[in-house]
Amino acid sequence: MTALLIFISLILITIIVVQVGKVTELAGKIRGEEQRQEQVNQRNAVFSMIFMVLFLVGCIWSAYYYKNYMLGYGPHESASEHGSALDSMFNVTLFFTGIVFVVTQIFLFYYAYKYRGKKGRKVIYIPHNNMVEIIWTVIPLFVMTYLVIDGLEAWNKVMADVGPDEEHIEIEATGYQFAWAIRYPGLDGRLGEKNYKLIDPATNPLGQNWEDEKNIDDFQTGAEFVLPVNKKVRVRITAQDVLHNFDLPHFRVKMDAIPGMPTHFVFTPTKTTEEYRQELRKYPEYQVPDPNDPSKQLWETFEYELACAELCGRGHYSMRKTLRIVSEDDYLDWLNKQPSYYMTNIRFTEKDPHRNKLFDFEIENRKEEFDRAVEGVLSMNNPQDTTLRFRYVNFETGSADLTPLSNYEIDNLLTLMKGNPAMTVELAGHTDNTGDAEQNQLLSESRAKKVYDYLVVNDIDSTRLQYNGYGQDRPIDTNDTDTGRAANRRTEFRILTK
Ligand SMILES: [Cu+2]
Repeated sequence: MTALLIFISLILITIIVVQVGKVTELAGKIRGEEQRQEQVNQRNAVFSMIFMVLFLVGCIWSAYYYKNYMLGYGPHESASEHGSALDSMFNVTLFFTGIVFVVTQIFLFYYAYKYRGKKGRKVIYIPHNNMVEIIWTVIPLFVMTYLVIDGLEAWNKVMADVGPDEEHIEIEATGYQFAWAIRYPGLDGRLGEKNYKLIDPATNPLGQNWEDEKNIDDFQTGAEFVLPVNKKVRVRITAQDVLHNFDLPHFRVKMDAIPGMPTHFVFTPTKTTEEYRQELRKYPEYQVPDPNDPSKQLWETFEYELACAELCGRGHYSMRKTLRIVSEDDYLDWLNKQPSYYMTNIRFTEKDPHRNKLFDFEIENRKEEFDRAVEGVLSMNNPQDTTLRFRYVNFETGSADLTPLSNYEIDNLLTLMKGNPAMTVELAGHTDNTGDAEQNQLLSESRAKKVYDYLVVNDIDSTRLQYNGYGQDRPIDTNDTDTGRAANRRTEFRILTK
């Protein structure tokens, strides 16, 4: 409907303009061409002055009205250390170009008015004027030199990399169609190596090299990532398919993500998300209900956001992620809760090159777990049952061969017995009810003996040890399910004397 009305209005205006033209033409024929021309000139000159005033007032009013949308003013203050340098550069440039804009517009319209066509007025011919040339060359020269030098200085500051020993947090952003993968270095603070040849969308989306132990604690974030306030952050930026652009508008961070050509950006957040919300709270345009959650005001639901600033394809818009800036303590809390990608997805699978060994921290964790369990039993007065299960001692299927990682836990028992020279222990093997009962008894006995042999070889006197196979006679769970049977297949030790 609106479109139709606009269309009809345009047609009517065209008709009016054509008719006015025709009338003027006829009047001209009656009054004489020259006089008519002078009248037209006069009218146009006055109109152009009116237009100039309206136009300039409109420009200045709109600049004032929209001032809160400008970078560096009102709710759009930067939240990073370098951001204010960029904002002030934009504003200084706007200041100079603004002056030039207003002055040239005034001259443009005023001279069109002043030198309008008049009977008897002749054009002045000025071929050359040194003074004018000097003025309009020297002024822009100084202004441009200032802007360029100031800009260069800001550029060098903004693009500076971290120093060799400078404390910083390094994370990695990989753009792909259509999301950002944000990788953190984990507690060691160092990102692990990666290689595009190792990329496997299902098990290794970034191509991390699991041989490199720096990768063991690296993790990737979900829809939100977190950084501490007032800490220098270096972001490694890459892309896996097409051009993307890593854009954190509130921090004035913006850098292309180019496949095969790593880029980076260093910045220091200076305001936490909560602090930024409190700043927005002062502005009326943020004191309105959030359309997505009317129970809250707009400033309350504000989040810093990571976007892709390169039109990279159909799902471009969905590359949004939230960045939360928090205090350093909250950051460390969050960091400690993030599960490592390797430990949750790769550890002890086919893809794990370290599957036949334990890392130091795992050995330590398991030892602590073992010691706690032993401590629990020994600290009881007159314990009914001093039987403890080996949680990590396993055998190859149907045989009495220990799996490669079983020794670590037997070593824990070894250490315990060496520390308590009077301690005697019974080793017991158990199976599930699959297969022949007699065979099961033999198998469980030879498994218990395997552990016995290991301890004896490692200098535990055989008089302190017994071993027994109980076959399928002492199940601790049902034999009807897989998990139940797995629980029944076990090796235990019972502390006979402390
Ligand atoms: Cu993109």
